[in-house]
Amino acid sequence: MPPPSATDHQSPGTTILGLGAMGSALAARLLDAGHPVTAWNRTPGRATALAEHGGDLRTSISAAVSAQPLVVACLLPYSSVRETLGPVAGELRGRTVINLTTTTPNEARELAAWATAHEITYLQGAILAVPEMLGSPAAQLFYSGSPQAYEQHRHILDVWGTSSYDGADVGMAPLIDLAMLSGMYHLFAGFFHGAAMVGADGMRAAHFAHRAAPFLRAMTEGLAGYAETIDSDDYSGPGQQSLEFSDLSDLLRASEEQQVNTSTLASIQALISEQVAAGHGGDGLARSYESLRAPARARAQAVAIGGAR
Ligand code: FVH
Repeated sequence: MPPPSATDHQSPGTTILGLGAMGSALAARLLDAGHPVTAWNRTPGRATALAEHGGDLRTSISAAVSAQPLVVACLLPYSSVRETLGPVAGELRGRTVINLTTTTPNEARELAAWATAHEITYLQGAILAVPEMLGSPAAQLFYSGSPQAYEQHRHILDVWGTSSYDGADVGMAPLIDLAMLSGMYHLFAGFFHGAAMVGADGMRAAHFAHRAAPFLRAMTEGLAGYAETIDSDDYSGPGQQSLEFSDLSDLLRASEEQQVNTSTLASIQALISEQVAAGHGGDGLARSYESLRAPARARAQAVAIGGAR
Protein backbone atom coordinates (compact mmCIF):
# COMPACT_ATOMS: atom_id res chain seq x y z
CA MET A 1 0.00 0.00 0.00
CA PRO A 2 1.68 3.30 -1.07
CA PRO A 3 2.39 5.79 1.71
CA PRO A 4 -0.13 8.66 2.14
CA SER A 5 0.96 11.84 0.41
CA ALA A 6 0.41 15.50 1.20
CA THR A 7 -2.71 15.43 -0.95
CA ASP A 8 -4.44 13.21 1.60
CA HIS A 9 -7.25 14.55 3.76
CA GLN A 10 -4.77 16.02 6.29
CA SER A 11 -1.07 16.87 6.40
CA PRO A 12 0.88 13.61 6.67
CA GLY A 13 1.42 12.56 10.23
CA THR A 14 3.86 10.42 12.11
CA THR A 15 3.63 6.87 13.33
CA ILE A 16 5.38 6.28 16.66
CA LEU A 17 6.35 2.68 17.39
CA GLY A 18 6.90 2.21 21.10
CA LEU A 19 4.99 4.13 23.74
CA GLY A 20 7.38 3.67 26.62
CA ALA A 21 8.56 6.66 28.64
CA MET A 22 10.32 8.26 25.67
CA GLY A 23 7.96 7.16 22.89
CA SER A 24 4.96 8.50 24.82
CA ALA A 25 6.71 11.85 25.21
CA LEU A 26 7.57 11.97 21.50
CA ALA A 27 3.91 11.33 20.62
CA ALA A 28 2.55 13.76 23.18
CA ARG A 29 4.76 16.65 22.02
CA LEU A 30 3.66 16.11 18.42
CA LEU A 31 -0.01 16.05 19.42
CA ASP A 32 0.50 19.19 21.52
CA ALA A 33 1.96 20.86 18.41
CA GLY A 34 -1.06 19.82 16.33
CA HIS A 35 0.63 17.09 14.30
CA PRO A 36 -1.38 13.91 13.59
CA VAL A 37 0.04 10.87 15.41
CA THR A 38 -0.60 7.21 14.81
CA ALA A 39 0.93 4.88 17.36
CA TRP A 40 1.51 1.26 18.20
CA ASN A 41 2.82 -0.36 21.32
CA ARG A 42 3.53 -4.03 21.94
CA THR A 43 1.47 -3.89 25.16
CA PRO A 44 -1.73 -2.04 24.22
CA GLY A 45 -2.53 -1.18 27.83
CA ARG A 46 0.32 1.35 27.87
CA ALA A 47 -1.24 3.40 25.09
CA THR A 48 -4.60 4.48 26.49
CA ALA A 49 -3.29 7.93 27.48
CA LEU A 50 -2.33 8.54 23.86
CA ALA A 51 -5.82 7.73 22.62
CA GLU A 52 -7.23 10.17 25.19
CA HIS A 53 -4.72 12.75 23.94
CA GLY A 54 -6.08 12.50 20.40
CA GLY A 55 -3.69 9.91 19.02
CA ASP A 56 -4.72 7.23 16.55
CA LEU A 57 -3.84 4.00 18.32
CA ARG A 58 -3.46 0.88 16.19
CA THR A 59 -3.29 -2.60 17.63
CA SER A 60 -1.60 -3.99 14.52
CA ILE A 61 1.89 -2.83 13.64
CA SER A 62 1.15 -3.30 9.96
CA ALA A 63 -1.81 -0.90 10.20
CA ALA A 64 0.29 1.54 12.23
CA VAL A 65 3.19 1.76 9.75
CA SER A 66 0.79 1.85 6.78
CA ALA A 67 -1.04 4.88 8.16
CA GLN A 68 1.71 7.52 7.83
CA PRO A 69 4.68 8.27 5.53
CA LEU A 70 7.00 8.79 8.52
CA VAL A 71 7.61 5.99 11.02
CA VAL A 72 9.59 6.61 14.22
CA ALA A 73 10.85 3.66 16.27
CA CYS A 74 11.56 4.32 19.94
CA LEU A 75 12.00 0.91 21.52
CA LEU A 76 14.34 -0.87 23.91
CA PRO A 77 16.56 -2.81 23.37
CA TYR A 78 18.01 -2.48 19.87
CA SER A 79 17.07 -6.08 19.02
CA SER A 80 13.40 -5.14 19.42
CA VAL A 81 13.77 -2.72 16.49
CA ARG A 82 14.68 -5.50 14.08
CA GLU A 83 12.00 -7.74 15.62
CA THR A 84 9.41 -5.02 15.12
CA LEU A 85 10.35 -3.66 11.69
CA GLY A 86 11.40 -6.89 10.02
CA PRO A 87 7.90 -8.37 9.51
CA VAL A 88 6.54 -5.11 8.03
CA ALA A 89 9.34 -4.37 5.57
CA GLY A 90 6.82 -4.54 2.72
CA GLU A 91 4.51 -1.96 4.28
CA LEU A 92 7.51 0.28 5.04
CA ARG A 93 8.69 0.35 1.40
CA GLY A 94 8.66 3.93 0.10
CA ARG A 95 8.36 5.36 3.62
CA THR A 96 10.88 6.97 5.96
CA VAL A 97 11.99 5.29 9.16
CA ILE A 98 13.66 7.33 11.89
CA ASN A 99 15.15 5.09 14.56
CA LEU A 100 15.41 6.90 17.91
CA THR A 101 16.22 3.74 19.83
CA THR A 102 19.64 3.75 21.47
CA THR A 103 21.70 1.92 18.86
CA THR A 104 25.45 1.42 18.42
CA PRO A 105 27.10 2.89 15.30
CA ASN A 106 27.48 -0.51 13.66
CA GLU A 107 23.94 -1.56 14.57
CA ALA A 108 22.74 1.64 12.90
CA ARG A 109 24.75 0.82 9.79
CA GLU A 110 23.30 -2.71 9.72
CA LEU A 111 19.77 -1.33 10.03
CA ALA A 112 20.45 1.26 7.32
CA ALA A 113 21.65 -1.49 4.97
CA TRP A 114 18.50 -3.46 5.70
CA ALA A 115 16.37 -0.36 5.06
CA THR A 116 18.11 0.39 1.76
CA ALA A 117 17.56 -3.20 0.63
CA HIS A 118 13.84 -2.72 1.24
CA GLU A 119 13.64 0.75 -0.39
CA ILE A 120 13.04 2.41 2.97
CA THR A 121 14.56 5.84 3.60
CA TYR A 122 16.50 5.68 6.88
CA LEU A 123 17.57 8.30 9.38
CA GLN A 124 19.28 7.35 12.64
CA GLY A 125 18.63 9.54 15.64
CA ALA A 126 19.93 9.77 19.19
CA ILE A 127 18.17 11.56 22.04
CA LEU A 128 20.41 13.28 24.56
CA ALA A 129 17.55 14.16 26.92
CA VAL A 130 15.09 12.61 29.33
CA PRO A 131 11.42 12.44 28.32
CA GLU A 132 10.44 15.41 30.46
CA MET A 133 12.86 17.64 28.52
CA LEU A 134 11.27 16.94 25.13
CA GLY A 135 9.74 20.04 23.58
CA SER A 136 12.39 22.32 25.06
CA PRO A 137 15.57 23.58 23.37
CA ALA A 138 17.52 21.83 26.13
CA ALA A 139 16.60 18.48 24.58
CA GLN A 140 19.34 17.66 22.07
CA LEU A 141 18.57 15.23 19.28
CA PHE A 142 21.33 14.15 16.92
CA TYR A 143 20.62 12.70 13.46
CA SER A 144 22.68 11.07 10.73
CA GLY A 145 21.78 9.28 7.50
CA SER A 146 19.53 10.56 4.73
CA PRO A 147 19.96 14.34 4.42
CA GLN A 148 16.75 14.49 2.41
CA ALA A 149 14.78 12.80 5.21
CA TYR A 150 16.33 15.15 7.78
CA GLU A 151 15.30 18.24 5.83
CA GLN A 152 11.89 16.91 4.78
CA HIS A 153 10.88 16.09 8.35
CA ARG A 154 12.67 18.94 10.12
CA HIS A 155 9.31 20.48 11.12
CA ILE A 156 8.61 17.29 13.09
CA LEU A 157 12.10 16.83 14.51
CA ASP A 158 12.27 20.40 15.79
CA VAL A 159 9.11 19.89 17.86
CA TRP A 160 11.09 17.58 20.13
CA GLY A 161 14.06 19.84 20.81
CA THR A 162 17.28 21.12 19.25
CA SER A 163 18.08 19.03 16.17
CA SER A 164 21.52 18.62 14.69
CA TYR A 165 22.63 16.66 11.64
CA ASP A 166 25.93 14.75 11.75
CA GLY A 167 26.27 13.60 8.14
CA ALA A 168 25.32 10.78 5.83
CA ASP A 169 27.09 8.03 7.83
CA VAL A 170 24.22 6.74 9.98
CA GLY A 171 26.70 5.66 12.66
CA MET A 172 27.79 9.20 13.53
CA ALA A 173 24.78 10.42 15.53
CA PRO A 174 24.71 7.40 17.87
CA LEU A 175 28.51 7.48 18.12
CA ILE A 176 28.55 11.09 19.33
CA ASP A 177 25.61 10.43 21.67
CA LEU A 178 27.20 7.37 23.26
CA ALA A 179 30.61 9.03 23.48
CA MET A 180 29.08 11.99 25.34
CA LEU A 181 27.17 9.64 27.63
CA SER A 182 30.44 7.83 28.30
CA GLY A 183 31.91 11.10 29.58
CA MET A 184 28.81 11.69 31.68
CA TYR A 185 28.93 8.29 33.39
CA HIS A 186 32.67 8.64 34.08
CA LEU A 187 31.92 12.00 35.70
CA PHE A 188 29.10 10.51 37.78
CA ALA A 189 31.30 7.59 38.83
CA GLY A 190 33.99 10.02 39.91
CA PHE A 191 31.52 12.01 41.97
CA PHE A 192 30.12 8.81 43.55
CA HIS A 193 33.71 7.77 44.39
CA GLY A 194 34.39 11.08 46.13
CA ALA A 195 31.05 10.97 47.92
CA ALA A 196 31.92 7.47 49.19
CA MET A 197 35.28 8.71 50.46
CA VAL A 198 33.83 11.57 52.49
CA GLY A 199 30.74 9.57 53.34
CA ALA A 200 32.93 7.07 55.19
CA ASP A 201 33.59 9.89 57.66
CA GLY A 202 29.99 11.00 57.85
CA MET A 203 29.80 13.83 55.30
CA ARG A 204 26.47 13.81 53.52
CA ALA A 205 26.56 13.48 49.72
CA ALA A 206 24.53 16.67 49.38
CA HIS A 207 27.21 18.69 51.19
CA PHE A 208 29.92 17.07 49.09
CA ALA A 209 27.95 17.88 45.90
CA HIS A 210 27.70 21.49 47.03
CA ARG A 211 31.50 21.58 47.34
CA ALA A 212 32.38 19.40 44.31
CA ALA A 213 29.99 20.65 41.61
CA PRO A 214 31.58 24.10 41.11
CA PHE A 215 35.02 22.50 40.98
CA LEU A 216 34.00 19.80 38.49
CA ARG A 217 32.17 22.38 36.39
CA ALA A 218 35.34 24.51 36.31
CA MET A 219 37.42 21.48 35.26
CA THR A 220 35.35 21.13 32.09
CA GLU A 221 36.91 24.42 30.97
CA GLY A 222 40.11 22.42 30.40
CA LEU A 223 38.57 20.00 27.89
CA ALA A 224 39.23 22.26 24.89
CA GLY A 225 42.93 22.46 25.80
CA TYR A 226 43.20 18.69 26.15
CA ALA A 227 41.44 18.32 22.80
CA GLU A 228 43.90 20.70 21.15
CA THR A 229 46.81 18.65 22.51
CA ILE A 230 45.26 15.38 21.34
CA ASP A 231 44.58 16.77 17.86
CA SER A 232 48.15 18.12 17.64
CA ASP A 233 49.52 14.66 18.53
CA ASP A 234 52.20 16.54 20.53
CA TYR A 235 51.96 15.79 24.23
CA SER A 236 55.32 17.37 25.09
CA GLY A 237 54.10 20.96 24.89
CA PRO A 238 54.77 23.36 27.83
CA GLY A 239 52.20 24.18 30.53
CA GLN A 240 50.77 20.67 30.76
CA GLN A 241 50.38 18.66 33.96
CA SER A 242 52.78 15.78 33.32
CA LEU A 243 51.82 12.12 33.56
CA GLU A 244 54.41 11.63 36.32
CA PHE A 245 52.85 14.47 38.32
CA SER A 246 49.41 12.92 37.70
CA ASP A 247 50.30 9.72 39.53
CA LEU A 248 47.18 8.74 41.55
CA SER A 249 48.93 6.79 44.33
CA ASP A 250 47.85 9.31 47.01
CA LEU A 251 44.21 9.12 45.89
CA LEU A 252 44.36 5.33 45.87
CA ARG A 253 45.95 5.17 49.36
CA ALA A 254 43.34 7.61 50.71
CA SER A 255 40.51 5.59 49.10
CA GLU A 256 41.87 2.42 50.69
CA GLU A 257 42.08 4.19 54.08
CA GLN A 258 38.39 5.10 53.62
CA GLN A 259 37.68 1.49 52.61
CA VAL A 260 36.28 2.69 49.30
CA ASN A 261 36.29 0.49 46.19
CA THR A 262 39.25 1.70 44.11
CA SER A 263 38.37 -0.01 40.79
CA THR A 264 37.41 3.13 38.87
CA LEU A 265 40.43 5.09 40.11
CA ALA A 266 42.77 2.13 39.49
CA SER A 267 41.63 1.94 35.86
CA ILE A 268 42.71 5.58 35.35
CA GLN A 269 46.02 4.94 37.14
CA ALA A 270 46.60 2.00 34.77
CA LEU A 271 46.34 4.30 31.74
CA ILE A 272 48.81 6.75 33.28
CA SER A 273 51.21 4.03 34.44
CA GLU A 274 51.21 2.41 31.01
CA GLN A 275 52.31 5.62 29.33
CA VAL A 276 54.90 6.35 32.06
CA ALA A 277 56.27 2.81 31.73
CA ALA A 278 56.65 3.44 28.01
CA GLY A 279 58.89 6.42 28.73
CA HIS A 280 56.36 9.25 28.43
CA GLY A 281 56.27 10.37 32.08
CA GLY A 282 57.29 13.91 31.12
CA ASP A 283 54.45 14.25 28.63
CA GLY A 284 51.09 15.79 29.51
CA LEU A 285 48.19 13.94 31.12
CA ALA A 286 46.32 13.99 27.79
CA ARG A 287 48.72 11.33 26.56
CA SER A 288 46.68 8.77 28.54
CA TYR A 289 44.31 9.15 25.58
CA GLU A 290 46.81 7.05 23.61
CA SER A 291 46.15 4.12 25.93
CA LEU A 292 42.43 4.50 25.31
CA ARG A 293 42.10 5.08 21.59
CA ALA A 294 43.56 1.83 20.26
CA PRO A 295 44.79 -0.23 23.18
CA ALA A 296 46.50 -2.86 21.08
CA ARG A 297 48.21 -0.35 18.82
CA ALA A 298 49.02 2.15 21.57
CA ARG A 299 50.40 -0.57 23.83
CA ALA A 300 52.64 -1.91 21.07
CA GLN A 301 53.86 1.60 20.20
CA ALA A 302 54.41 2.55 23.83
CA VAL A 303 56.40 -0.57 24.63
CA ALA A 304 58.44 -0.32 21.41
CA ILE A 305 59.38 3.33 22.11
CA GLY A 306 59.98 2.69 25.81
CA GLY A 307 62.09 -0.36 25.02
CA ALA A 308 64.18 1.70 22.55
CA ARG A 309 65.17 4.26 25.27
N1 FVH B 1 14.06 7.31 29.03
C1 FVH B 1 15.18 8.02 28.95
O1 FVH B 1 15.47 8.93 29.75
C2 FVH B 1 16.20 7.73 27.84
C3 FVH B 1 16.82 9.01 27.35
C4 FVH B 1 17.78 8.78 26.24
C5 FVH B 1 17.21 7.90 25.14
N2 FVH B 1 16.59 6.71 25.70
C6 FVH B 1 16.26 5.69 24.71
O2 FVH B 1 14.91 5.75 24.24
C7 FVH B 1 14.46 4.43 23.91
C8 FVH B 1 13.16 4.13 24.63
O3 FVH B 1 13.42 4.28 26.01
P1 FVH B 1 12.21 4.31 27.05
O4 FVH B 1 12.69 5.07 28.24
O5 FVH B 1 10.98 4.75 26.39
O6 FVH B 1 12.09 2.76 27.44
P2 FVH B 1 10.82 2.00 28.03
O7 FVH B 1 9.98 2.93 28.80
O8 FVH B 1 11.35 0.76 28.66
O9 FVH B 1 10.00 1.57 26.70
C9 FVH B 1 10.55 0.59 25.85
C10 FVH B 1 9.60 0.42 24.68
O10 FVH B 1 10.09 -0.62 23.87
C11 FVH B 1 9.06 -1.60 23.72
N3 FVH B 1 9.62 -2.93 23.54
C12 FVH B 1 10.54 -3.57 24.33
N4 FVH B 1 10.82 -4.77 23.81
C13 FVH B 1 10.09 -4.90 22.68
C14 FVH B 1 9.93 -5.92 21.70
N5 FVH B 1 10.64 -7.06 21.77
N6 FVH B 1 9.08 -5.71 20.67
C15 FVH B 1 8.37 -4.55 20.59
N7 FVH B 1 8.47 -3.54 21.47
C16 FVH B 1 9.31 -3.72 22.51
C17 FVH B 1 8.23 -1.50 24.97
O11 FVH B 1 6.97 -2.09 24.75
P3 FVH B 1 6.09 -2.63 26.01
O12 FVH B 1 7.07 -3.24 27.00
O13 FVH B 1 5.38 -1.42 26.55
O14 FVH B 1 5.18 -3.65 25.41
C18 FVH B 1 8.19 0.01 25.13
O15 FVH B 1 7.25 0.58 24.26
C19 FVH B 1 15.57 3.47 24.36
O16 FVH B 1 16.37 3.08 23.27
C20 FVH B 1 16.37 4.32 25.31
O17 FVH B 1 17.73 3.92 25.40
C21 FVH B 1 15.57 6.94 26.71
